[in-house]
Amino acid sequence: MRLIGWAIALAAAGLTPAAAQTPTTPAPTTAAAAPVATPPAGTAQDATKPDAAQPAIVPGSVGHMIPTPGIGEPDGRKGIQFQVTPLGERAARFHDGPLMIIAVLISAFVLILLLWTMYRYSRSRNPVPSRNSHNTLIEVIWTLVPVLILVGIAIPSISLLRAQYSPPKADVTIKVTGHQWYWSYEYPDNGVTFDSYMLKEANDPTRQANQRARTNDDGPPLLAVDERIVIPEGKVVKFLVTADDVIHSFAVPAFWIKQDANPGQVHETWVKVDRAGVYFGQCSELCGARHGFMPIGVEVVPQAQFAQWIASKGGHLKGAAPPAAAAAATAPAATTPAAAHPQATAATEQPATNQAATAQN
Ligand SMILES: [Cu+2]
Repeated sequence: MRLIGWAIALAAAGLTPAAAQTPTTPAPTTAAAAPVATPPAGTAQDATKPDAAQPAIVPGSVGHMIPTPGIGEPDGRKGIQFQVTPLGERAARFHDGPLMIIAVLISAFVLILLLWTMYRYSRSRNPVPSRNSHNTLIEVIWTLVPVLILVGIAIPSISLLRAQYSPPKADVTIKVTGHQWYWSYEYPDNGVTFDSYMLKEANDPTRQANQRARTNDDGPPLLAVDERIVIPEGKVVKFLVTADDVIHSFAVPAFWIKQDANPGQVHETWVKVDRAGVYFGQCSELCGARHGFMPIGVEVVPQAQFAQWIASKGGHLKGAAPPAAAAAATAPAATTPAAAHPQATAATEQPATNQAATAQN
């Protein structure tokens, strides 16, 4: 029995991202063959372009805001992350207050009752046991009290769930698609689409020569991404969540959202973030070998900077004419800079299925 327990524990450890990050077997052969050159700092992660052609990244600019330590990322403390949405604050208050108090009181009550029974009714102190089998009063009490406690918890819980599933009218809509193993984001009202990959460490042997390495300005290891979602502060943002291969889960702890991404289905979740900043999340569904390497980065900025970011991606504000159409009226040769995507990276680096990835690793 104990052996089985250990076997399960070891198998579970083998599945966790923490275990997966130890570099047991490095390197697709392509990366191993060519010496890994560190690209110039600040190059973007687009495999289709040489480093020199990529715009330099300015730390602190829109899309590259520097995260605040301890906000929107784990910092070693126990408990729930600092919440930045009204629903998150409400849920965290409910968890840390009434729920925690009730759980501690029940645990203490059961423990004391157990210890007292073991002491008072041991064979030496109570040689002749009671032969009672029923006591109507106590049976009614131990049925009614738990029911009342559960109803007391259910009323605020259901009200919270109802609020989570009653989204206000959205100011910005973002379609989120999970892939093995990266995310792609589309702003259908703004004409913006991009893929988002985890930034690898400078010494990671699987990092391709033209992929920029993570710096501390990007965020913590395993959470920093090359392209963040940028959303305006104080606005209702609707996420339409789906997947194109297996089940993923779109989760950002500081927003109190976790939504399964199922192939062939579109699920909806929403946030309203009143505090500008950078917030990180992760895929929270075991989706394959590189499940632990598809983080989510969200940057919340003032409305003016959001408009600036949308324009820098070749998009337009909701309801405005697309820049391509506007430009076509004056200069027919206009091109949109946001057209290129690092799909080539995905094709060469990411195996198509779980099985292939497991074999490769
Ligand atoms: Cu996933």
